[in-house]
Amino acid sequence: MARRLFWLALVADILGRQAATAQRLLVSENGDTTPIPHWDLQSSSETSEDLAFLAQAGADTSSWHHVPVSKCTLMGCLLHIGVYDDDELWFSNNLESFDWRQFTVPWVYRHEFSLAPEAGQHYFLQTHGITSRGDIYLNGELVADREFQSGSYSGHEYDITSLVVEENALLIQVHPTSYYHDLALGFIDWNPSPPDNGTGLWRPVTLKQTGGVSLGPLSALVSVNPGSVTLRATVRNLEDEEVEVSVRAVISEPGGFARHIVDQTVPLGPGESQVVEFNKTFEDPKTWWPKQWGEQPLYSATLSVSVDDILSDTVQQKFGLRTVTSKVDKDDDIVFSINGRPFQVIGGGYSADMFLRFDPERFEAIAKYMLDMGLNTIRLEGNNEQPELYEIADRLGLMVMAGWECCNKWESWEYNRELAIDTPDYWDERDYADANATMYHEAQMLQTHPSMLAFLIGSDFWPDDRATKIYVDALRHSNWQLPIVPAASKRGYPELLGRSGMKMNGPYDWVPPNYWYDTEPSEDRLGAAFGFGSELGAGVGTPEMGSLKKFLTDEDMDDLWLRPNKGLYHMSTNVSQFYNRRIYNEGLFNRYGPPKSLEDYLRKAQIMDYEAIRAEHEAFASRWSTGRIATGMIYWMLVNAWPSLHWNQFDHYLHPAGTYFGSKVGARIEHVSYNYVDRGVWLINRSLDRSGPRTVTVEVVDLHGNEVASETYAAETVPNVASRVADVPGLGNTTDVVFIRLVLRDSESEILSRNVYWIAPSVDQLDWGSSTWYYTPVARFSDYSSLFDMQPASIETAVTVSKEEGDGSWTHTVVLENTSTVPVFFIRLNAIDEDGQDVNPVTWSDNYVTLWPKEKLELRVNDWGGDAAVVHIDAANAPSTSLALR
Ligand SMILES: *[C@@H]1O[C@H](CO)[C@@H](O)[C@H](O)[C@H]1NC(C)=O
Ligand SMILES: *[C@@H]1O[C@H](CO)[C@@H](O)[C@H](O)[C@H]1NC(C)=O
Ligand SMILES: *[C@@H]1O[C@H](CO)[C@@H](O)[C@H](O)[C@H]1NC(C)=O
Ligand SMILES: *[C@@H]1O[C@H](CO)[C@@H](O)[C@H](O)[C@H]1NC(C)=O
Ligand SMILES: *[C@@H]1O[C@H](CO)[C@@H](O)[C@H](O)[C@H]1NC(C)=O
Ligand SMILES: *[C@@H]1O[C@H](CO)[C@@H](O)[C@H](O)[C@H]1NC(C)=O
Ligand SMILES: CC(=O)N[C@H]1CO[C@H](CO)[C@@H](O)[C@@H]1O
Repeated sequence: MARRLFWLALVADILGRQAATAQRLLVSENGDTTPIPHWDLQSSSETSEDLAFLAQAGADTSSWHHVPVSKCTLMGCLLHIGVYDDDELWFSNNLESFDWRQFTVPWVYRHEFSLAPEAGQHYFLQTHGITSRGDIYLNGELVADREFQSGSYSGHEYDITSLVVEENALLIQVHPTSYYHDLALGFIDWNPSPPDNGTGLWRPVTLKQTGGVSLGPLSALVSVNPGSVTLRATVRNLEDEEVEVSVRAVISEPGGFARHIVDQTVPLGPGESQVVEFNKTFEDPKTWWPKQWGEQPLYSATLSVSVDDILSDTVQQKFGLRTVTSKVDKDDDIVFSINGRPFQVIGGGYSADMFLRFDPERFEAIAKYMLDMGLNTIRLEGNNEQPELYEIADRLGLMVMAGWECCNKWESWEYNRELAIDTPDYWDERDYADANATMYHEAQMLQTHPSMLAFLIGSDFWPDDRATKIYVDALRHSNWQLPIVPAASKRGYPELLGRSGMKMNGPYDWVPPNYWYDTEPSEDRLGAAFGFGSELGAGVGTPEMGSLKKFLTDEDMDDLWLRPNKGLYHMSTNVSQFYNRRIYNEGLFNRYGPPKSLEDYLRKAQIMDYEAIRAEHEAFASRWSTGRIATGMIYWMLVNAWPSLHWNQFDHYLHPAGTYFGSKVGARIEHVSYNYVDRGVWLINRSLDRSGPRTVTVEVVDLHGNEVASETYAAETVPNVASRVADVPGLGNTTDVVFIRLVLRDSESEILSRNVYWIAPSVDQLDWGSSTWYYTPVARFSDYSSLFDMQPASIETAVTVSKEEGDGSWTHTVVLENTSTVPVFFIRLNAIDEDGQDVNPVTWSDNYVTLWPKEKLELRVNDWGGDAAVVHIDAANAPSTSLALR
């Protein structure tokens, strides 16, 4: 009996150990691809210099850092494990005194993993970019050196079949990054550089197992009329004998209702590669659209290769049926079309996190905020991120303009004299080779994503002819079907691609609202609303108090209003024009009056931010179909790498404020707007399908609430265009600021857009002749100071409905009622939790609103996390109040 128990126990032990081993295998089936899940990390100043020795299983790394994630830069890793804390690093100017010299030596990442290699199995180590370069060792052998594995986007696949054993050790030594010498990810003048310059495994390293036949990346070439796809991939025989390969494509239609299976047999000689192709025309194709125009149906495709009925490799991709084309029109402006419809690009410029941490949940919130504001495109200037970004954009219907970044090594061309570096490091053979690997890797990663709008192979400058050819060949060989744009500017272009049709003439700093409506568009009118502005804005994006307190001292906050010209650490870098708020503050002090307190400054800043970005959006939207058309604009910027005082549409803590709500009004799909220069009312229709008769009511009141004018117009709208409806009545004889309220209604009198302006008797007078690349100065400012001498008003507030949504968020309906005969100017509503902290993310139907005398307005707020307890309400001429939500 005892003997039997012994055997049972032994068998159980063996089975248990086998199961445990199987679980620990990094990959175990053909077709498996897995990221190296975690790393040991150490500075080379603390490790043995014998890397080959360290790269053997069993080396002692117990004293190293242990980082439980598959990817992180050096700073990202150290932050993740709590060696540093970003709230602390980013507080005030703490980062300035950080010891960055620890990153002037290489660092070492190391991981041990188990495999069960057998004859006929093949293993590949795949890199997706290592900053700035890496020496890769496996089991004591050098797999690739830093001359080859170089550049932040260079992906390579290394065949490690002959090196793998059961217990393996992988070691990667990463080398310090210089933005001047390496094709890295930088931030130019946007913010201080991270102390490690982004060095390290910012993307994962993956391991793949196959049988004797492997599959290369899967491309999907699509068309919408008819709806069809061609799937393509390279099949490779890894063995030295001939094989009959069975290739199977499985295509699942959106929603999984229909599956199509197609088989092919491909004979391959020893070591031979061949491109396989599958065509499918769909009977009932489901077209993918950007969010504002329709649904985002996604197909999925799986390709598998088998030999003798044994699966050898498999690849999978989602794709969507949509086309993008572009042309440079007679005015030298690029116009994009999606599925054959001219598409006005309304977007924002992205920045990665300072430490290149990518959180899909955070990016999804950013993308949802963009769509909530009515934006349709995100521009990635060199910060091309992780594959999940594109998956989220596909799912939500946000277009993506990816591309390479300005300046630094990327644009180190002899004809780029503006390059502000001491020793220009022009490209050599190795740089061209890196550029090739870089472009191949990104093109293959991006090819299938329906959210892709274009790839910009240059930003401020176009690449030289040799680099252009490398980029274009890599894109074309990767089955790229979308526009390739040579630069985001008009400074020059490579012969191979011709003109870019994108302008980059600023502004980047504050300009008044009428700037965008300048009536004589021409090259010397700089950024005004015509053509395609690849990066432009009035430099706004001031965080509110709840956010400022998280990263500034009281003294830092006082600098904002007491020292209006001071250089500030949380603006752009200290060598940049945008290091201080001088131009912005000059506008604020002159137009709205010198601030009396920090609170007063912040209110005025939000008013300035709101009107500045609203005007930019409305000018571009209303110029979409007449004259020198406005074909697109990318607001500079969308988000920042860290808590910043400018250049965003919401702050680092995802708190929406003036820029957010100014965008949200200005970028409405159906909208009515005021043109500051022609003093007319414009009707905007950015939809493809909303139709029917419309009316526009235009009312003007003075600061006391007395009616100046009131008219209603029947509006004829024309598809996908903007048109002028009427002059705003009553503006001819005004002597002080007035309010204009524009309301657009459909035939059922439902309000489609409500939009309130404050307008001084004269517009700000621009001094166009003194323009620089970053702004146009104002010769005479408008006077809005009387807005702060209005009679006090009172508002009644109530919450009428509170409802928990299925996703855990809460929606509350807040009613504001003006009980006075004067308007209530600029009411800011802020949802806070029980501790008085701002709740973010949060979506408001509208906010930062101005109420007409006796007007009652219903607003909806959706609090994503369900933590909002109170809404705090503040207005320029009414007492602050708080409203309990539940
Ligand atoms: C970061 O890059 C800059 C130049 O772009 C260089 O001066 C600096 O030394 C680099 N820092 C590190 C830690 O390598
Ligand atoms: C698929 O379609 C393309 C374009 O219509 C054609 O050139 C190609 O020969 C087709 N391939 C197959 C395998 O039918
Ligand atoms: C670029 O890389 C591809 C793929 O590795 C290679 O086939 C091609 O020869 C390279 N081109 C240049 C110009 O280096
Ligand atoms: C600008 O910032 C750099 C990097 O933090 C610092 O070394 C330098 O001293 C600063 N220069 C000025 C003028 O503040
Ligand atoms: C807006 O434009 C679309 C086509 O682009 C058209 O179908 C629709 O009727 C227009 N809506 C209005 C209200 O004019
Ligand atoms: C200005 O006021 C005068 C006198 O009331 C009136 O005749 C004229 O139409 C007004 N002008 C405008 C543009 O409203
Ligand atoms: C108290 C008061 O005057 N309320 C008025 C506010 O405005 C609405 C809409 O115009 C009126 O219906 C209320 O009587």
